[in-house]
Amino acid sequence: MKIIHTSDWHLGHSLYNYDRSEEQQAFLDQLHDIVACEQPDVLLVCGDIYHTTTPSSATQKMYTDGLLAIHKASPDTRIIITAGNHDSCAKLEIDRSLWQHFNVTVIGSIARNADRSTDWEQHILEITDHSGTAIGYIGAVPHVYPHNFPSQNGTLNREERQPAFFHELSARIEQRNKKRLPVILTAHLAVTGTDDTEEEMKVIGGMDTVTVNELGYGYDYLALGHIHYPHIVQKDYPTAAYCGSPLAVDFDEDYPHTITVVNIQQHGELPQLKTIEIRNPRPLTTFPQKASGLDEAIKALEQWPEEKKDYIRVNIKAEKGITPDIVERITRLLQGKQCRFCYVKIQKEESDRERKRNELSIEELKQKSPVEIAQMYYEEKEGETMEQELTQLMLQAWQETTRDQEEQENSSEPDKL
Ligand SMILES: [Mn+2]
Repeated sequence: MKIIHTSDWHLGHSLYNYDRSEEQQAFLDQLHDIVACEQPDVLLVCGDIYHTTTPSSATQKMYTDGLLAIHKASPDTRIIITAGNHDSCAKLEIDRSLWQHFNVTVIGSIARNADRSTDWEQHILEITDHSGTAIGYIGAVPHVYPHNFPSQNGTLNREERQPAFFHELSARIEQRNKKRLPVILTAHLAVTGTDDTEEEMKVIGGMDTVTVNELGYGYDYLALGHIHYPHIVQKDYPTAAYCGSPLAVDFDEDYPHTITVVNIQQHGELPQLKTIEIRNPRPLTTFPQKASGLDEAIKALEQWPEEKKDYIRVNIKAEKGITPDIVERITRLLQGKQCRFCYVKIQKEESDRERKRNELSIEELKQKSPVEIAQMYYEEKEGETMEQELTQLMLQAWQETTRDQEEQENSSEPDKL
């Protein structure tokens, strides 16, 4: 079974008020050509189709036209769209029944039967070839906040719900898969391997994560969305990987943006992965790459080729003589050129306090209370200790939110989706 794995399109995203539809269209065109050439059995889009829950009509039209064109380029390819945390799950599902006529399955949220039990049939997708013979299974799971997974009539606490869902999904696929066909699961969340690598720690930062073994079993490939940096979470069998976003969403996403072609010869065999880089007609460029003095940066910017269309973040060292009119000066300087100036990043020398904070490991940071972290942040920003009164207020706010959370957990309301 051959799959194309993509996620985090963020259609409708704009950068410093610049419209990015040209780039988003360029990506959809490239995806069209890749699908036309590869003719995969499945195209998986693992969440964050749109950047906001209220995409403009132009953005929605780009999505509809783009998806339809991809379908026409390879009508036998089953397209599976799952919602991410940026999408409105309800809106994504509005034209779900219409899309079914074009071999497109849209999954916005956990499907429920009339009695609120999970409608597993909607999440276990049997993939067939053009003659109708089954060739594999996809366990398709959209983004759901962990505590919003089914609580099974209140018998599962908040922490148990997500792993229980993936476990049962896996069990049901295993039961169904008598011919031992390839199995793929999807998810949109931050996942780490069983041992955290340095690379992983860098990309997940302070995100809430789960380890890969909480997300079911018995699959050959776990197709992940959410983290924009393409990377393999688990190399050995079964493989779990992020395909990454096709376009950078901000200047710090300074790495190749890709989609992944996955080939699974047989259930139980290591899948073969091939990544294809997406070309952005307007790259996000930090210039100069290494922070320089203001005069130096201005001189270099004057040489910027007129037809080069990059977004530019100007990168300078903090020094005396930087006045508030710097933005205006740069805007004037770049007038008439096709590049898009976004902002000036002023690199400060790292202070002792910052150095102290940066030396803390994630584990050490986890040991600190929210109020302690607020105090560290305040000290770093304001250069002085947080006042007693503000500390008290923070403490109070924190206690109130914790109490609210506990009350919510103890209430017997049905799961909100
Ligand atoms: Mn995303």
